[in-house]
Amino acid sequence: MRDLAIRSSYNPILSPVDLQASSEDFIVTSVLNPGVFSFENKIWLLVRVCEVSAQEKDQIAIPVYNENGAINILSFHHSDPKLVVNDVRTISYDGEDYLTTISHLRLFYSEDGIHFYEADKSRHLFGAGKYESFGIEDCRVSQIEDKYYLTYTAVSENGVAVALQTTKNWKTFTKHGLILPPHNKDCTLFEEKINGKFYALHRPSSPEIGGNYLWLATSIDGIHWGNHQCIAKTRKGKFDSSRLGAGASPIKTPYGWLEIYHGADENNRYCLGAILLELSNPSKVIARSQHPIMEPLANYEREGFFGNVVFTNGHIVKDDEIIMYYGASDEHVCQASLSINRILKHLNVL
Ligand code: MAN
Repeated sequence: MRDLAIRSSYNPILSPVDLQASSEDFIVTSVLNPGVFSFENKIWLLVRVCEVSAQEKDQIAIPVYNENGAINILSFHHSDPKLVVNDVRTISYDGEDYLTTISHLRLFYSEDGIHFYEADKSRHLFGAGKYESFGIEDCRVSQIEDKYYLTYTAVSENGVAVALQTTKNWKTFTKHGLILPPHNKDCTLFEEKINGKFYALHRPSSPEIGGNYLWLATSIDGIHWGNHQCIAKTRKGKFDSSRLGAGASPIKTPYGWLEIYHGADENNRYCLGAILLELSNPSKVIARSQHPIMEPLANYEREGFFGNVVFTNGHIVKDDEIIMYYGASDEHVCQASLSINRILKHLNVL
């Protein structure tokens, strides 16, 4: 493979066939984009599980939660002129947008980082309330002191937004609601305070003027965010020409905060790049990848539910090694190893 990632020979490490659907009426289509953390001497993944309801002939069935938390199935006929199928992930009907799948989050744990076992069903996290009726996705897990911050995408007819839950024991969770309103996603916290403040990366979208850029924000309490600054934009002709968004929490190196981010081009090809931010003032960009550090090259990254995608929002760092978990083709969870020094060399910092 001609990128900086050393893929595990066990890939994919989790696939839809490894999971049971959350109810008899559902089929698991994808397991992807895990948040990653260490807890009680184990490696944990908080994976996104996408499900569809059984499809009738010539119909497209869309599962959504109603206000009581039960699933409603919306059904549209394929020949209905009001139906527009955008791609395998989204449709619109009569001007309203929907997701084709509904996602929840599940915990898996491992001793060796390769073989994962599913935690008890009672610990699944499902969307709840009017801002999560289309499901919850792509959770970043950031540990600050003894608290874990779960920042994830909350999707509903009101838009795509960032919600926060916190926990110390992974059994009880405090919900903080939406911390960034629509349209926003890809939010991750720095795992230590800088000059007494919490910092986060996030990705608002401004469709008319502006675009899908990487932003930085600060907070006094980790819940209320302000001082928003745009720190990196899309670049014409490069792998991140259409959108970019943060991955997991930035990694502290002597040279700056190293962030592995995803960038997509006009063909929806998702690669990973790196950006280095100044330690005491992360709004200053020191260096940024000219070429991807990882591209969809393996078969399982090129073909699947939504092919040509490598997408990460979780890793464990051990000395120079980043043990990265990532979604491949929006269908499987995979693992790869990256060297911090090699990434810094690629950024011309070393
Ligand atoms: C968006 C999100 C991700 C997904 C990519 C690629 O960024 O929905 O969850 O992995 O698109 O489809």
